[in-house]
Amino acid sequence: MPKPIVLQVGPYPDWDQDPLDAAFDVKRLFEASDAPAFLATHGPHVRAIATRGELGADADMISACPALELISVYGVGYDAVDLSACKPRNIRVTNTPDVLTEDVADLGVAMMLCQSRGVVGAETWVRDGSWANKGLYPLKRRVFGRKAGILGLGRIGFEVGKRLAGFGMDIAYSDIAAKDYAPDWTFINDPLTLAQHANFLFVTLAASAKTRHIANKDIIEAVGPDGMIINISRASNIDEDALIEALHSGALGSAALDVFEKEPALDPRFLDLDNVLVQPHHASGTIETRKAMGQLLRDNLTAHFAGDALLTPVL
Ligand code: 8YV
Repeated sequence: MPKPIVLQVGPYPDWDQDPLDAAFDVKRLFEASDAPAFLATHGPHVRAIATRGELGADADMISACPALELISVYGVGYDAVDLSACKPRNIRVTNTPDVLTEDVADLGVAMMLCQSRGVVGAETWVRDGSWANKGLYPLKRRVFGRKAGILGLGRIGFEVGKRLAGFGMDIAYSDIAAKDYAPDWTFINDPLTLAQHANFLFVTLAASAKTRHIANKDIIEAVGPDGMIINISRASNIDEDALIEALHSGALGSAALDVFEKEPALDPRFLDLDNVLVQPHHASGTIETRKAMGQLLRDNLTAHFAGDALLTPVL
C-alpha cells in the first residue's frame, strides 16, 4: 500500500526526520524554491500536514490540499493553524502538550533570573576587562520575596508558579476563573490589577484572536519602571509597539522575551535596547523535549492513518 502523503512545513531534527520519512511519503515544502508551484503539484494528494507551532498552516495552504484529513503540530501552540478553514472540512488538528511544559517553564524562570541579576551583562563585564578596570559590577534587583504575576495559569503558567514558589516569591495570577489547583496563590481577575501588583509579569497564555494584545499599553506601563515582563507564549499576546516604546522610555523597566512578531526577523529596535533579554523562541528547545514532541507528532499521524483515536487532538 502506498504511504500516505504528508506535507512538511518546516525542518525537524534528523532523529525525527528519518522516522517520518520511513513512515510517510513526505513532501518538504520548506525546500521548495517555488512554494505555490510545489503546493499546486503536491497539494491535491496531501492527506496530512506536519508543521511546527510557530509555522502553523494558513488558509491558502489548507485550501491547496483538498484531500487533507489532519494537521499535526510540533508545538503546544496551534494559533498559527487557521482553524476556521479546518472546521467546515472536518480536518483534525493535533498538538504536543504536556511534553514541553516543564522546559518552557524552566526557560521563563531562567530568563527572569538572568535579567533581574544582570547575568548576561555581568558575563561581558568579566570578559571585556571591566571587572579589572572599572571594579564591581553595578548592583541588580533580587527576585526572592518579590511579587510575580502570571497571566494565564494553564499548564505552563502553573509550572512557572511552582518554580517561583521555590524562590520564595509572592505569587498572583489572572485567568478566566480561579484555579482550584493553585489554592495558595492569589487570584486577581483583572489583568491590569495583576500588572499593577506584580514586579515580574509572566505572559503564559495560549494565544488566540481573543488574547491578541491582551498585554496592552496600560498593562505594560502598570508593570512599571521597576518591573519586568517575561513572555514565553506568543508575541501576539503583547502589543509589541507599546512594549518597545515603554522599554525605550523607561515606563517599563525591562523585558525577557522568547517570542517576537515576525520572528525570526525581530523588530530591530529591540537590538538597540539594553533592558531587554532576547531569546530565539527556544523555550521548548531541549533534546529531551524536542524528541518527545517529534514522537508525539508522529504518533498522532500514525494513529490517524491506522484509524485509531488521536492522542492529543485540539480539533
Ligand atoms: C515551537 C512552540 O513549536 O510549543 C509551541 O507552541 O512554539 C514551540 O515549541 C518550537 O519552537 C518548534 O518549532
